[in-house]
Amino acid sequence: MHKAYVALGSNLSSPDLQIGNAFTALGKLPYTTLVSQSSLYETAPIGYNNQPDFINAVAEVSTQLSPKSLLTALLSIEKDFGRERPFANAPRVLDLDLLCYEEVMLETEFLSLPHPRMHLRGFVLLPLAEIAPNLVLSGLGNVVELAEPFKNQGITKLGN
Ligand code: PH2
Ligand code: MG
Ligand code: MG
Repeated sequence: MHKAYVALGSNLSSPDLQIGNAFTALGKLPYTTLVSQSSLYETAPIGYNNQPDFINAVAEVSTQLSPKSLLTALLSIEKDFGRERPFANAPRVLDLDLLCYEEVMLETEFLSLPHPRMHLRGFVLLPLAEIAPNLVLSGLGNVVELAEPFKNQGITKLGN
């Protein structure tokens, strides 16, 4: 079994319900177990501002799927939830991003690991630091330290 972390985000159609249902869908993936889920975080949009606030969270999964198969499965869940992609950073019912998979480093057109922007995103780092405080991103440092500058920056921790 391989340990992987997945970022969840939604800002359309009752985002808190979408994220709750997405955790359930992750737990139902073949050859995969949902190991832990962070609290939900309400976060201001980054990148394209004129859209509703997001609910973000992070999940740890244990899987026998390859990184590529896991990402394909995540994209298929997004589709089941009605994800549309009208333009970059558009509002969405569900976004599932594969953050890291064991210590794997790779860069292809389809998938880069670790996720190339995860260390720049408070909406990823704060929930990740909650469930994996000892995780170290190779070359970048410990997630708790990386998350520190993003505290008090439009990110509010809600209940689970
Ligand atoms: N996702 C993006 C771009 N901006 N901002 C927030 N707050 N949360 C997100 O999940 C998010 C974003 C691209 O996927
Ligand atoms: Mg994303
Ligand atoms: Mg995505």
